[in-house]
Amino acid sequence: MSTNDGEQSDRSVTIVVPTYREVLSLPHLLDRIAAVRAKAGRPIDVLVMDDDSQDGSAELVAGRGERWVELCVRTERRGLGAAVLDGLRRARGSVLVCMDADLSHPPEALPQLLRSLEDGADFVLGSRYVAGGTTSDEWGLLRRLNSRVATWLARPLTPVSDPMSGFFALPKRVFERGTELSPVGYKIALELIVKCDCKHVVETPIHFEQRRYGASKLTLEQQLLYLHHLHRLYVFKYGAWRQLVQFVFVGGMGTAVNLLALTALVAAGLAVREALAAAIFASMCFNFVLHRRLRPSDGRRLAWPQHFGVFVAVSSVGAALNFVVALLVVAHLPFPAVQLAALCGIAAATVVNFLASRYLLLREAHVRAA
Ligand SMILES: Nc1nc2c(ncn2[C@@H]2O[C@H](COP(=O)(O)OP(=O)(O)OP(=O)(O)O)[C@@H](O)[C@H]2O)c(=O)[nH]1
Ligand SMILES: [Mg+2]
Repeated sequence: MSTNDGEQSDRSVTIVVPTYREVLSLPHLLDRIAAVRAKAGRPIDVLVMDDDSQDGSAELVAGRGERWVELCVRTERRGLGAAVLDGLRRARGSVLVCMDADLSHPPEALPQLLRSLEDGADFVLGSRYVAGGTTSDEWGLLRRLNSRVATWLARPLTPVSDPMSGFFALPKRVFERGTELSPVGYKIALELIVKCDCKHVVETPIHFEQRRYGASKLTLEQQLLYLHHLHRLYVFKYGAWRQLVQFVFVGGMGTAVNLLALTALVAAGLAVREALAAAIFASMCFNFVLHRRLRPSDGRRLAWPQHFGVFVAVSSVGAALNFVVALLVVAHLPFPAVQLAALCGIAAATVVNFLASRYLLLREAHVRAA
């Protein structure tokens, strides 16, 4: 079959395509790859990693009878990240490419990605956010914001402008440098850039197309997993600074939730005092979820309501201080933005929590509850 079809030269390319229920997109994708392949002047094969879609994808690929396309049906450890890593490990090409099946990534950009690798890059991303890159206008404001925030959170890990992209290429020898590759996140490009220690990352502009067929598999659960993934990558990259990294990471997330909730509540007409309290409570709830995810061993012997009670009790001193300081700023400074007051409260609580975490008995809990 495809991936070892004939002699694989040094220039051979394997395109890994993770798919789940994409039977309507697959024929278009394979037609477009076939056209690129015909002009490429090098062996290209495709490895479709299908998580047992049972939607006719397997029959479709078999029916087309293209020897350069292999479909691998996965029934265990399903999920996008696991499917991509599995595909990259199986691929026989000396250049590995990953692209979505839903036609969001243009196969026509492939030659440019390959050229960048030949020019010496150790990782190439098809990017929406470099000059010349575009996304279809159908993305709603929320999704755009979501993508931007996710990118911004990854900034300390890599300076590239679109680390969320699922369209990338790298030499197999670079992939093989990766230690502890983990499928926890579905942002595999980010995982590889960090863990394969890619120094020379190049971004090629692409037009990112809205999916035309089938349904999205992007869920809220996956977005929460992204936070977990980010945390693991931060610890991997800045392991020696682990405690500080964790403190800043959890604190930063809590601050973002606090400010978003506050802005929404004030805009909805809630009085400042109530909005400040509710926003603090919202960030406390969010930090609790994060805490349970990041440190599953800590409270797992407790049912979550009891664990939540303990968490709130431990965090309450910081929360109360946060509230009082924010109210004082609102009352005594002339017309401050309420978000500025909230930030002052958060800063005061952070200092106290950090000192408590260093010098008091509640050490561990405070660090993570920041
Ligand atoms: N093998 C496998 N592929 C998946 C899984 N989830 C998604 N995919 C594929 O991964 C690619 C990206 O998934 P999408 O659902 O398009 O996610 P997205 O691109 O973030 O969101 P939309 O394009 O808006 O739908 C597509 O080719 C999907 O078919 C999965 O659990 N297993
Ligand atoms: Mg998609």
